[in-house]
Amino acid sequence: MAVRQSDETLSSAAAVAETLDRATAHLLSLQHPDGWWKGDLETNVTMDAEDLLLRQFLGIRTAEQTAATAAWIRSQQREDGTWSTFHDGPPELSTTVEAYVALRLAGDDPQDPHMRAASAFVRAGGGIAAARVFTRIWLALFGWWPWDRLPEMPPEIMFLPKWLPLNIYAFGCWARQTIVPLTVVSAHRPVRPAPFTLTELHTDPADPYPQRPLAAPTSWDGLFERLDRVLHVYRRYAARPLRRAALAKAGRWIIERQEADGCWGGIQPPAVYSLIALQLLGYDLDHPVMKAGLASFDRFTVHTEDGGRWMEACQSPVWDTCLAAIALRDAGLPADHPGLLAAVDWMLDEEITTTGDWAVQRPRLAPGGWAFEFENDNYPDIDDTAEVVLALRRVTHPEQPRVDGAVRRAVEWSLGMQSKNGAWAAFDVDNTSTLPNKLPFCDFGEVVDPPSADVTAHVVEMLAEVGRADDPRTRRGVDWLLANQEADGSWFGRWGTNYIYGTGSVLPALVAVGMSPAHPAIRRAVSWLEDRQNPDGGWGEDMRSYEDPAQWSGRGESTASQTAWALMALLAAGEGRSEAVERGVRWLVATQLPEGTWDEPQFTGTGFPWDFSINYHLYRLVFPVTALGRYLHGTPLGGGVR
Ligand code: R04
Repeated sequence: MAVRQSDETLSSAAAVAETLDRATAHLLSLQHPDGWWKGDLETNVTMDAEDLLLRQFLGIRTAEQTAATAAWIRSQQREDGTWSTFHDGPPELSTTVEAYVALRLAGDDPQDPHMRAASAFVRAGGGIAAARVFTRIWLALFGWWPWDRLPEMPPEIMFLPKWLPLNIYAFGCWARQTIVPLTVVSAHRPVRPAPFTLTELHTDPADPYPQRPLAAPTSWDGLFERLDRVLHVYRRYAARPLRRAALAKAGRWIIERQEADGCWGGIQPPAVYSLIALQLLGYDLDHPVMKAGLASFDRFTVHTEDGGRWMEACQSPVWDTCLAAIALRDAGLPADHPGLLAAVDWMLDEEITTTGDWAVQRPRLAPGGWAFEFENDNYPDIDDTAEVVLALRRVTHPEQPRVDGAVRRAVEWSLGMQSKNGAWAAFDVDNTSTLPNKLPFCDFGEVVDPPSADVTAHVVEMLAEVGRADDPRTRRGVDWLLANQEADGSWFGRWGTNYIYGTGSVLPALVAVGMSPAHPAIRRAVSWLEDRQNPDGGWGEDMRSYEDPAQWSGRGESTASQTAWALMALLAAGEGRSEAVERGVRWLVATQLPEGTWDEPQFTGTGFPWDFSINYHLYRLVFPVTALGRYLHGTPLGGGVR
């Protein structure tokens, strides 16, 4: 018996090493000659539908683009005729409306079976009237929905000082960058009539634009709905000079925030609405600002082998590169491997040395950090900054003083960006107002950026790595993490799905600051992970855990990235020899594809919990490389758990 067991252990150790070697080689093969990695960032077909609608609005839609986008949108339609926002997710009404309209633009016949199935689903769900505000704004641009039946977004908010509630800096940076151009659009109420009607998307054609009943006047919803009615009246009397000044101010604000590559904030929504707003403000399509903005979309376009075309909502080169560098060091690549040196050179060039919108809250803080994207200098984020520092510290670069300078600036900036509760958010300090979410306008996604456990954990891990484990600011972060552990022992994942991501982020951080793996908080998390391990040995968590945590927290089909996150947590907690870890590792070994990566159609990334989900195409590879590397060679700070 004993002999057989050790034989098995040996062969499985060899199999793990082979798996890791194949994965490492594959990851190295994906590095760009300039030193970075970037996996495709897949979201949902609203990106593609809105791309066509934008081009239709601006008058630049081509037959070729339309055919390629329509082919992609059709390929994403499910059996029941609907579209979802993530793999295997439930049908989603707004997404289905937008996809359907795009296909109509492409010439699909409303009587075709795939179109009939989609429109029937929309009608059954309440029709266009039940769609989110963003969707109805897109429809209003073409006369398919009345502007008057949309919440007002007055450009005069540009004049609210930063200490007043609902000023633009009370919104998360992504919402702020979306809302400012939309105030311009909403002030202009443009209609460029479309060549067809959408009567088939109304539940009651006799009352196509129903006004929703008002909530009780004593509720926040009711209060803001009444305020919205007042704003609708105000718009008729809006003092002309004031409104003109507000629009001019919004225009300047937008122009000042265009990035070097022509995009806005590195994300799709601000870019599409900024282009529409600027055109309404008088910028022609051949103006350099407009040309650069439109050109930036070409770089966000992915072409498929069968002639399809889809849009990335955002691009992740900095995030993918730091995670890949960490993974390759975990896998045992030497600290001066040429690929790692190239990655560090590229990351050093990406350092942001100018101030951005974060300085509104921290005017005296010196810049120093990284954004997620190629170009997003106005919005470095704390999460990328922490992970880039962890990556830089793991590589031995010939110009060490240069690296040290970047690390020092990043550490100081990160410490300066701590929120007053002791934790860290993604982009801003103390961006915790509850009012923006109550606006009738804000019925989709997150519109504020409060601190989260995943980002806080990454910062704490980074501060420990640079020798600041005992800094009182680090301790406050740790205290916040301990106070925000869920009752079941897990942590919520804001930017990855979900409790497995949160827990996989927090345990390595707690151990890095010197907490004993025997600490009750860590033990409770380990038990939670063991409890959620699937019978096949992997871990998985469905997006439904955001809607229905009681049912879905830590539960779902096993995926490579989520299995890796669970393993990273267990390995940090000193569980390297446990049965749970062995089974998880065996799952990764058994499911690896011949070329060295893993299949992962499931979405394990989060843009906004439930409302906006992301499939980061590199996650299926970088995280298993880190987990298997740490299994074989030990965790970076735990000093070899095996
Ligand atoms: C993984 C952690 C790094 N960092 C988060 C970055 C995520 C990048 O992906 C996106 C970010 C986005 N923001 N806002 C949107 C968005 C989309 C992304 C967004 C989406 C829809 C609408 C408005 C904004 F793919 Br409507 C910040 C912490």
